[in-house]
Amino acid sequence: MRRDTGLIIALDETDAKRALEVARSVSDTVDAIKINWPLILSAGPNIITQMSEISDVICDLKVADIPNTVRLIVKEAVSRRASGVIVHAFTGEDSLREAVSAAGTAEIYAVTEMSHPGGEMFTAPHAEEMAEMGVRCGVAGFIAPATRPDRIRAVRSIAGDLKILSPGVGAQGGDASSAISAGADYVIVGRAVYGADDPASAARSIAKEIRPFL
Ligand code: NUP
Repeated sequence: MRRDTGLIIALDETDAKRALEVARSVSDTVDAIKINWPLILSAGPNIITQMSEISDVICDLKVADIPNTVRLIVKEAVSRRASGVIVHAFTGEDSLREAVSAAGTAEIYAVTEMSHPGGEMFTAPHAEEMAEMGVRCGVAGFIAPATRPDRIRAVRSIAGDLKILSPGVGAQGGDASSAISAGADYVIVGRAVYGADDPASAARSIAKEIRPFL
């Protein structure tokens, strides 16, 4: 995944036509398009391939399963040209290793700590351990919360040169420049971009805001 702007759009639109329009309109400004279950379920899995013709695609499937099922899911996503897949780390080392192996040259990003308030209950207390495990398993990077920049710092101190992608900017209250300053390589932004009257202009304005901190 390139790092020109440090911005990844979370395209949680459920109308495929509109999602493709937004994707095309922001493609120059974002480094990747992240798609999640709402769009994949409404449009069907071939939306992964369609989006891959516009930009790098990260499938935010938050895979959380036994190793065999993890491998099957990751392979399905990668065969449809996902460049990256987001998986949960809490499932443990065997599942995470299987994800990395199934991904081949695609990238696995492991969730360390979720960005919403509930993320403080069970993920935050184990985020550092999950990051250490992710390093051992060879993941490409981590998902860490833009809503808690100090927690991005904690994950960065373990992640070394691995990538950190931070959701939670805008609608969830996080701030893009604070997340990048705390050590994120990319911010993931959904509603504040695709829900704007002019998504392309909203994306450009976030990219401009974070440029000095990249
Ligand atoms: O901890 C996480 N928080 C989070 O918001 C991990 C995620 N993958 N996400 C996803 O990022 C979430 O599912 C959504 O697709 C996107 C954030 O969207 P928004 O709050 O910017 O609209």
